[in-house]
Amino acid sequence: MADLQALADALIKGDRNTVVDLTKKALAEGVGPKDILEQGLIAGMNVIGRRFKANEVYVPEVLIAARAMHGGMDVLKPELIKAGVQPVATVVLGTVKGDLHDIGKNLVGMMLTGGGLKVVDIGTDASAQKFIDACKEQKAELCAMSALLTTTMPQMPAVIKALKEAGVAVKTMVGGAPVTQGFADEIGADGYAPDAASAVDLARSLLGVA
Ligand code: B1M
Repeated sequence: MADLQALADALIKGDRNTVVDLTKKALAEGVGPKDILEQGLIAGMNVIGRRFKANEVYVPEVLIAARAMHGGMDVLKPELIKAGVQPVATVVLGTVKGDLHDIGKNLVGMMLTGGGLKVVDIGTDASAQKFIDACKEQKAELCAMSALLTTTMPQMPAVIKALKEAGVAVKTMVGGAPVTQGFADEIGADGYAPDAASAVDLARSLLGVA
């Protein structure tokens, strides 16, 4: 009998092989891919998110859990497509122009994926035009920007302005070590998150996803 709690527990431990095996086993036993995703993989990632926020686990544990999540997702993806399960929304994520830091962005991306969102990662050193093109092409609902340098933070308002001028109607969120709620308010971003776990809560609330 498929045990989705065991699947969530294996993900929390970062045990990729067990996650892959239990995902295959649940599918073989006829459990729906959406249930496996929500009650197994996302449930486990939510626990990691809460523990990360509470400083009970750190970056390495999150990366290992995310690797396990990817293992399960690779098995599930074709089944989710067959079942017509769509990600709840699409997020374009990148580190702004002039900035090459990507560890925090990647963590945010993994957590957003774990939160059931489709993440289109446009990488680092991303210009305003690159954000605009990706948001248009992907029909994104949310544009998420990371910056780690005080010198690249001004790129964030530049992207927000360029999106508006290009008529791209997306919500915007910002984050990264030097970024604050005050800065986000000042530049007219729709939201700011201090860490990857909060980024999932923020993204889901901006998108109106329960
Ligand atoms: Co650089 N660097 N770095 N660096 N680097 C910092 C950021 C710095 C604080 C170091 C220091 O001086 N103490 C400093 C910035 C000073 C400032 O502007 N205030 C700095 C500098 C100056 C530089 C260079 C200019 C150095 C030089 O060449 N003279 C240069 C710039 C290159 C460039 O980008 N153009 C540079 C280069 C590099 C490396 C390439 C060597 C490397 C990056 C490797 C990589 O990313 N692939 C690097 C690193 C590793 C760091 C430190 C040591 C670590 C950053 C990191 O990955 N943290 C950093 C010092 C430090 O923070 N201790 C430093 C871990 C990561 C998980 O945290 O990215 O903050 P963080 O992400 C968090 C949150 O911020 C948040 O969630 C994440 C997880 O909880 N978050 C978001 C991030 N993005 C978000 C987006 C969201 C929401 C939340 O919504 C969209």
